[in-house]
Amino acid sequence: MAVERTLTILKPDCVKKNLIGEVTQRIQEAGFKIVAMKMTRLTKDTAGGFYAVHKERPFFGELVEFMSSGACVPMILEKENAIADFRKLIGATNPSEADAGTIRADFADSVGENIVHGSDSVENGKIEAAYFFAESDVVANNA
Ligand code: FUP
Repeated sequence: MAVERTLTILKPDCVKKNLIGEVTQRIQEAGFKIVAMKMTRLTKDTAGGFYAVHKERPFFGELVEFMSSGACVPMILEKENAIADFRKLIGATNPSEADAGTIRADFADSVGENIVHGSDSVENGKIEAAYFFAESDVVANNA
């Protein structure tokens, strides 16, 4: 299986609930290597740009409001089959539909505030990673 990269964001609800450590631990225990990581705060413009694909959707305004409501922690993760495996680890977008034991099932309150983002394809993962990180920010993590 090919080594892939996925872009995750520990969203503002994750940060506000003091879950950065717990969620990061689950990610690492599932075998993902963190190869880039930072804390930042999106503006309405940068949040809207990240989710531009959803701009005609009825929830777009709330999504932008939420994603710019506080600090978040984007990371680039590396693993074999990272895209699919990460989405399995986090569970369905709507936590009420997420499998038991997934990050969203265990920590998320609603479809809008669902703790964590995960790229849906290798190609989108590259685009999303470039939204937050320069290639020079990515380190070889051999831990
Ligand atoms: P995901 O790939 O699981 O992050 O889900 P989507 O790309 O479909 O949605 C991106 C974000 O839009 C979700 F994380 C939360 C928000 N959203 C809603 O608020 N309501 C919806 O019905 C669908 C998505």
